Order: sequence, then C-alpha cells, then structure tokens
Amino acid sequence: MSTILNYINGEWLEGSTGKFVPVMNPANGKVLAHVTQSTEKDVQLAVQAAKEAQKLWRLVPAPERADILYKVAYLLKERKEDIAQILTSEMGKVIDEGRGEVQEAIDMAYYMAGEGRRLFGDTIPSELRNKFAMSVRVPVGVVGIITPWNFPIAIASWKSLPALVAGNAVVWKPATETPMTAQEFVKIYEEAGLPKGLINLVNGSGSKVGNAMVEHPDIDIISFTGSNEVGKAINGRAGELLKRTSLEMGGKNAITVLEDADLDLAVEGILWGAFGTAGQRCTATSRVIVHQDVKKALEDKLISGIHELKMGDGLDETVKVGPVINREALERIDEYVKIGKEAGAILLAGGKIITENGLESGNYYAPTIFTNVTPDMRIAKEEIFGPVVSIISVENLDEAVKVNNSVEFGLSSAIYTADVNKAFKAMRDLDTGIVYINAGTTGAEIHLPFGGTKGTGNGHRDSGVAALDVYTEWKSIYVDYSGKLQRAQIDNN
Ligand code: UN1
Repeated sequence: MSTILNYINGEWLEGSTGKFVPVMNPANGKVLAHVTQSTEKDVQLAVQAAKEAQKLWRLVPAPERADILYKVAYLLKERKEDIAQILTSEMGKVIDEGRGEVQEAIDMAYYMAGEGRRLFGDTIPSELRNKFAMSVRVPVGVVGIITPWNFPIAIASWKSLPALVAGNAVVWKPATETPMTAQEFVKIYEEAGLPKGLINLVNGSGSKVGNAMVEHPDIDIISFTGSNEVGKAINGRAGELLKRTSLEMGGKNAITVLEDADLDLAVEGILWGAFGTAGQRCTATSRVIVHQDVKKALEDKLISGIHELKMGDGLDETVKVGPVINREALERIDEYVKIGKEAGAILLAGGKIITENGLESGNYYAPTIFTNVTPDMRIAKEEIFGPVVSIISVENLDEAVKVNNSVEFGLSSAIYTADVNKAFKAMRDLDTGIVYINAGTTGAEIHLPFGGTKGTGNGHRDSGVAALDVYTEWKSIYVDYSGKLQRAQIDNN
C-alpha cells in the first residue's frame, strides 16, 4: 500500500509526528493509502525553504517562470485520466466530473502561463514635466494555501499557479481526505522543472499544520477555501498578525424559476446543480425559488428526473451520483433532513442514508428534495453540503430576489426566464459573486473571477485575472528626469 509524504525543499519526507493516517475510498470504505502527519516543525522547514527559493524566483523573468507553467499544463493533460481516477477514488465524485476537474487545472495552467507575458501594470502621465510614472505588480513573498477535499486539484491550481507565475513561493496544506491528488499535482510541478523550495507540500491537520501556517511570520498571505467557521478563525488571528488573507467559504445558492421559464431546461439545471458532486460544491444548488404558478409542474418533473439518477461508485461510468466524503458528512446531512421535517417541510424524494444494493459499505445519501420550505427554516439558510435541495415558492421576481438575497452567503445564483427584462433585473439585483442566466449555479470557468459576497468571502477572488490581485502587491514608481527638485502638488500649481 502506498504512503503519501510531504514535499519540502524538493525532497519527499516523512512528517515529524512519525504517524500516518489512512486515506479512505468513500465509495466502499476501503483504505487506499496512508498519509504522513506533520507538525509545526515541518511547517518551519517548508517556510524556510520557500523563503530562500523565492529570493531567486522573483528575479526570474515572468515569461521564463511561465515556461514551467506550460510544462505543468502539458503534463496535466498527458495524465488527465490517471489523475481523474485517483481523484474519484479518494474524493468520490463521478469520473466525468473527476476529468472535468483535472481539465479545470489544465485550463488554469495555460491561462496563468499566458499571464507570464502580461502581468500588466499601468503607465500613467505624471503631473510634472520630465517625469514618468508607472505601477508594477510585485510578488508578496511566501504564500500559504489551504485547500478543501471537494475540489482537490482545481482549487489548488487556482491558488498555486497565479502565486508562482507572479514570483511567489508556496507552502500548501491539502485536505487530509485527498492527499493522493495533491501528491500527483506536486509530482507534476517537480517534473516540469520548478526549482526546489517553490512548492512545498505539508500534510496534516488544520489544528497543527494550518494553525502553524497562520502563525508563521514568514508566510505573507493565507489563501483558504473551506468552511466559514475555519475561515473566520483564520481571519481573526491573521488580523491580529496583520497577515493578508484571501478566503472563499460557504454558499447557499439558489436557482430561481420564473413562470415563463423553459421548465425542462430548469429541471436539468437543478438536478445537475443539486446532485452533481453529491451536492458537495460551494456552488451547489441548495434552494429552488419557484414562481407559484409553475411550482407543481416543476416538482412533478423533478421527481421523475431524480429517479433516473443512478447512485454508486463514481468509477462506474454509468453512475450519476457518487458517495459523500465520510460518515460524519452522512450523519450531518441526515440530521439536516430531520431538522427540515420537524420544521414542517414536505419531503418529495430521498431523505435517507442508503443501506442496501451493495452500497452500505460506502457513504451514500439519497438525492433529496424538500418542498413547502420557507426562507426562515434552517434548511433554507444553512449550508448542508450534501444532495439536499429545498423548494420555496414565490409570487414574483421581486420576491424571488429578496429570498435569494436573504441568506448570509453570496456565492452563486441562477435564474431561468425567457424575459430579457427580468433577466437583466436579476443580473443587477442578485447579490452573489456569480450569476447564471438560464443555466444552473455550478460551472464556473477559470478565466473569470470566482468568489462571493457577504459571508462567502472577504472581497477577494480566486481564478481569473483577479487572482493576481491576491498574490501581488502594487508598486508605484516615479522617475524624475528633469534634473531638479520638482515638488508634486506644489511646483505645478
Ligand atoms: C467549489 O465548489 O468550491 O463552478 C468549486 C463550479 C466549479 C468549481 C466549484 N467549476 O462548480
């Protein structure tokens, strides 16, 4: 059985606890590998290596840094299928989605490699004669990235690739549940010729490794995707230390279906958004806000659609819904279903842990639909992170927008309508970082900013050119070639 090690300063090393924990396949409960566990000591080593390596890396011309990113893209492309298989085995999403996720990392690698020949700053006219002004992006230094298990390579690519092309070094703590995919990604960086010390992988718990990263004075920024609880704790402590943070946290995303919508299209979008990745996406559809006139018709179509979703091991190409990550997740989801029932919501489908058809050794939860949900119910407000969707009925677009915006999160929202006026009003008024018209709440592309408003984040964005704002500082440079003292705001007035 394979063991997963840390990667520090270009070497594969055991973590200093000497302990390993098992990596489980959520589809069948089998142990896939064992991963080393680290402490503050390993973080120290990783940061030291990163700091040294960054001193040289920042002086390498960005197009040359980008050459390595192109190689990363080629290697990811070459190994797409192998990595997808590994990803599906340890995370559980169906293989098509596993492939899609690796593709997301490939796209990101090409895109950020292209940035090596841009990294645009501005040239700006000076207010004085014989004086030149410009702004340039400079790296922040050592970037600490903490990534979740639900997108073990895509999210790591959103963070590490822009950090590296901009001239930073990276210390990465992947989720304990998905270290195999992390190892594959780091192997590719190694093979692409990334100089040692620029990417360091430290496996271990949030309480040991994550905390040590937040505390370390030589980590200049923490980029985190995960729960609100952890994000808030990171931000609190980082605030005291004046450390930068970029946070991407929960969602409670809704699809609105208006009375003039193409219902069949909306049903496809809802089933994909709610039950793809077994609902374990930050962008998952967990609410459907429907115009009262089409509520019954939509429900009937959803019920017949849900019965066609085959559950099982994601490696089986015919399966549409895989397992959830672990037993605790299964129990948490089941608890939310109880909370929904107790609050008076009506269960239309699902609502149970699967204990038959050979699926009992994995973590399977039946795709679940609640209706007659009201916006004040907990199932309509809290992130469940599982295959559960709640239907809320409204009278018009204004009410739909109000309900959409009533939650503490603001990641993604979607609206199905044939009325262009309503679509534009929704684009303006839906208070989320991502808005879809006539498409579901998932499916973000890497060349646009990814992130959300309110409790979803802290104003930063992953991916797209916006990611560079996280991993660079602006430096404003003035060159006075007049040969005399020129006082700004004074000598020209
Ligand atoms: C996430 O769930 O954190 O838009 C990432 C999507 C994917 C990324 C989701 N491209 O659903």
